Amino acid sequence: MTEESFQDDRPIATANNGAPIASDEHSLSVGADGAIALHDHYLLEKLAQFNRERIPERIVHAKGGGAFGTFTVTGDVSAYTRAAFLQPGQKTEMLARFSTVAGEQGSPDTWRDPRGFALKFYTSEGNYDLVGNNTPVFFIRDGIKFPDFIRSQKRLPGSHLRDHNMQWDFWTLSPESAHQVTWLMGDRGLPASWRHMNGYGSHTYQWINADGERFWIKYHFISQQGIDILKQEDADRIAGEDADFHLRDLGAAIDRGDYPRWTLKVQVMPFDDAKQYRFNPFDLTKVWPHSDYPLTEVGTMELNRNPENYFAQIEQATFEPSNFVPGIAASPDKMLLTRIFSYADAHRYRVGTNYAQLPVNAARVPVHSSARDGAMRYDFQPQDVPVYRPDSVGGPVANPAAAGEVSGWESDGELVRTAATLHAEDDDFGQAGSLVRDVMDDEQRDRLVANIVGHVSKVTRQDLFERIFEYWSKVDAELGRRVREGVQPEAPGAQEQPEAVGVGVPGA
Ligand code: HDE
Repeated sequence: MTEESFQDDRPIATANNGAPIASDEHSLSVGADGAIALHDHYLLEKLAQFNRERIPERIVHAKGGGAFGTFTVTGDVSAYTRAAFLQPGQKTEMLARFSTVAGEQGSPDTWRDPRGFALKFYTSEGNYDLVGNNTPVFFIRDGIKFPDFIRSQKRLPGSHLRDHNMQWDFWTLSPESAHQVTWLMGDRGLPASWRHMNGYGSHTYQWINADGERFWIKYHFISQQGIDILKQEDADRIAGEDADFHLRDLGAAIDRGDYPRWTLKVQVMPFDDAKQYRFNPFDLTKVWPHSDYPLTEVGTMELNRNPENYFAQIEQATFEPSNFVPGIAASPDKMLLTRIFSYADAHRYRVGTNYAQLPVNAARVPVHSSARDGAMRYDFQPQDVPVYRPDSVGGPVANPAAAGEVSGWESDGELVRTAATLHAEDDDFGQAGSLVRDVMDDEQRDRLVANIVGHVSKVTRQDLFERIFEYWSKVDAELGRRVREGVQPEAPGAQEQPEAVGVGVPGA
């Protein structure tokens, strides 16, 4: 069929400048068989644009998907926060993006990994981003180790292959990773879908109420679909059949009107409890047992609208822990403080300096920031708004009361490079052991053992095995024995029963 036969009432194809084009099938050439004319600018435009269709993928969380939705407040937490979108009865438009961590953009959704759980709330006081995971803890406590940690999970510099030796070398030399690795090797490392997993803010955040009183809080997004997991063998099979298994599931659920929902609950710690609490409440490798600080209902998150364009609305979506709104603020969690730098820096590099102007990232309220110009700027202040501050011609002014910046905390002392203060029950393995002994059931423990043994069986460095067995024995003696038995059944000690396990911390 020739192009001519399409000449009906269809829209006329154009070049980027809007001018009609003559053909999308034939380059301009000297005679039918001659050289192609350099001035065939439409041909050049198509090829040059094609070469520039990709932007750098996220250095972590590259593979993901998401949807738009609504957050509806169903509880009353006004005693703890003045944040407008968290007041009783409030409804706020939002965006969520779920992701794996280590895999590149085309990698399978069903690889064992934590899942990103990134949320953007388009509130009446500006955009609030909560960038969490599907696990309440993390591998490390200090962000200076983050590039090293991620590189140990990705690819060898020479072969470009992923390598279990690197992973276990890093983990066993970083004992603070034990709690998160236990979560990772357990059922939560393989959610059946993004709809069947919880989300956590992970960090401790600060809420400030209308009277300026401060509280420490932790976010829990509890799936109303329930928790469902994949067994390793099923995840491996699906990885080969459909790399986009979770992406497809979310889009199809929303298309059929089966809107996934999560209930947001928070744990609230009075500001002054932090100093004496039995765990360092700002240590990202720890949870606050619910028996210490129970959950309070806040609201419901519902995802009910698929993106119209993946690149424009998901690939270019930017989430940053620094996007606070009045009534919500940081805490002395070193990991959170480090992330507050890193994400906007990543966005300026990956998407461009004016990324916050893109519709998916733009605030839904007037923006009177001091930002000017920069590549691709198309939104600008009226001419009568001065480009400097302070000014005497009616330009925007800072407003501490509106900003609600009473979100500090006391700290003093010499500049040091050291671990955070240990509290009475702080250690690297206690809560991991409690997760295994007090939270998991027998079947979950059996799967944990099988998953660890399967993962460790790809380790080839003999010197690592003892460190790995010791790592798991510190989590739980019986678990350590079963891992040793699974990996090296003939090894001495693999068959012996360990002495009674230590008293763990009541489960999270
Ligand atoms: Fe991230 N993280 N992260 N991370 N992270 C990024 O920002 C970083 C951490 C998380 O769907 C990057 O835009 C540092 C914890 C999610 O777009 C980057 C540290 C948690 C996403 C970055 C951490 C997360 C990211 C890469 C240690 C859970 C995807 C691309 C201090 C509480 C968000 C980007 C999306 C993305 C930095 C650790 C979750 C490089 C420095 C802890 C869900 O900026």
